[in-house]
Amino acid sequence: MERTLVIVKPDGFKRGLTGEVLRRIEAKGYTLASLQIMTPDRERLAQHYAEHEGKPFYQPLVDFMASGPATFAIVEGDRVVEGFRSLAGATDPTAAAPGSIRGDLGRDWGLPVQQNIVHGSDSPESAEREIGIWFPGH
Ligand code: RTP
Ligand code: MG
Repeated sequence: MERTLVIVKPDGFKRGLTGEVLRRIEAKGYTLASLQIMTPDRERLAQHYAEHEGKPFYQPLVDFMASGPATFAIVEGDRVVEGFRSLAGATDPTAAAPGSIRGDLGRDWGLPVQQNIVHGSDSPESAEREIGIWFPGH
């Protein structure tokens, strides 16, 4: 069964949107396989976001992600990587389609694009790599 890593980022967690995000995942028919709430450490964030190292948004992104608790989920289902990215919507909440998590719930009053509520792995290979970082042994 395909898996993906979903993170309800610190902005979504602080706004109390974890339940709403998990509700949408379950309503779509995917399965929650593992859940944990924690403030992500910088060492693992550096591994997680290695592909973005050197980009102008890298440091603000890591700082934001390390700023408070987030919810980490392993989600399972057929084509769940593609399916969750569709549920999440475009990276920029202002541009994300209504009906998507970022399109419906993303704020656009001057917040940096880092604060876009959720993360979803971008390929099955990325998902397995990211699950290895945050859920060792899973
Ligand atoms: P994610 O990885 O969080 O699911 O989002 P994504 O694939 O849509 O976006 P990606 O390109 O992988 O970027 C990862 C996260 O970095 C922040 N970002 N900021 N121009 C910017 O300031 C910028 N671009 C990306 C966002 O938090 C994005 O989700
Ligand atoms: Mg990405």
